[in-house]
Amino acid sequence: MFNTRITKLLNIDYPILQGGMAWIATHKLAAAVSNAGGLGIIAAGNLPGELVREEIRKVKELTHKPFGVNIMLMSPYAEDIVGIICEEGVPVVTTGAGNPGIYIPKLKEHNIKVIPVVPTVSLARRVEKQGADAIIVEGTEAGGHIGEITTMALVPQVADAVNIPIIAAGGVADGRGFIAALALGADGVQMGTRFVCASETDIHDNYKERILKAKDRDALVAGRSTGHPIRVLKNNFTRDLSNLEKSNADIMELEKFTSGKLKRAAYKGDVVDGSIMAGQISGLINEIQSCRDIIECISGEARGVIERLSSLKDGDK
Ligand code: TUI
Repeated sequence: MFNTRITKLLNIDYPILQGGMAWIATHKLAAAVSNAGGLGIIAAGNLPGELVREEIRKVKELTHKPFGVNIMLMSPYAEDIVGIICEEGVPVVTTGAGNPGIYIPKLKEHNIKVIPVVPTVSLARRVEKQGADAIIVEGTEAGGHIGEITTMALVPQVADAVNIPIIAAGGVADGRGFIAALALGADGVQMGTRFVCASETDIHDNYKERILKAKDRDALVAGRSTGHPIRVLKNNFTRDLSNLEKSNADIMELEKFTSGKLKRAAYKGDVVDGSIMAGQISGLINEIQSCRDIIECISGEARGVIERLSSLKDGDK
């Protein structure tokens, strides 16, 4: 067990959050993570509000532990979803792909803990002033939509800039990454890619298999010219998107090309022409495990890392 400001704030056993990954983080994954003592998170992604409401109700049937909902702020349904989250009594909200400032007062009025994902120090400072309870500091190693700064460089800079608790994300998938994040000033971690490979995710096996087989250089950044770069595993989708960008295709064309491609990979199992969002740490992930085993494994590894580090301090030979 690791007690930090995050376990206290969120009333959870381990300071480990599961990333709110569109199409992947359903009620089933979220409940499994929460039941294992971490914080499970339902991804609202681009789902209409009423479907998010159903997901929230289903997660409550599967767990009595705290859970969260991630709002993808570029969704046309973001505002509706904020309303539904307030009605349904969700304990924690994380946000991504934008500044959640306009929604924070309403969420706080409903006693909801608000934890925005930030890719820069300036946004971290801004959301702290706007009333965020904690922040997820996400480095460019992460899968999906990303910023430009690495976790290693960003987390300590944010830790020096804000007073609220910090959760490090991007490039964390084992006990070494977990302890490294704490050493950088974080109070917890969020993991996406490792939980994609949990036995409880209902996505197509092909998606998980591609992560298990991935090597260190397989997770590329695609779609820079759209203004919303994404980290995905290399395949025909990344090749064709890059060719479209080189041919100076306009934003509408690029968006049309990328639309529906994540669902295609995650549900149809089309890992050739679909978008396989995954982080740079994919190369480290070699097996499918239950959420409980993932969390317990990381906790055990973390204890081992601490012992090794203490023996360095004591000067053992
Ligand atoms: O949001 C994510 N990861 C995502 S969202 C997503 S759906 C999507 N698909 C295609 C293109 C774009 C989105 C897939 N993966 N992670 C959290 C995250 N948030 N990463 C980066 C940011 C972010 C970026 C800019 C947060 C705030 C921000 O603020 C800009 C501003 O308005 O100040």
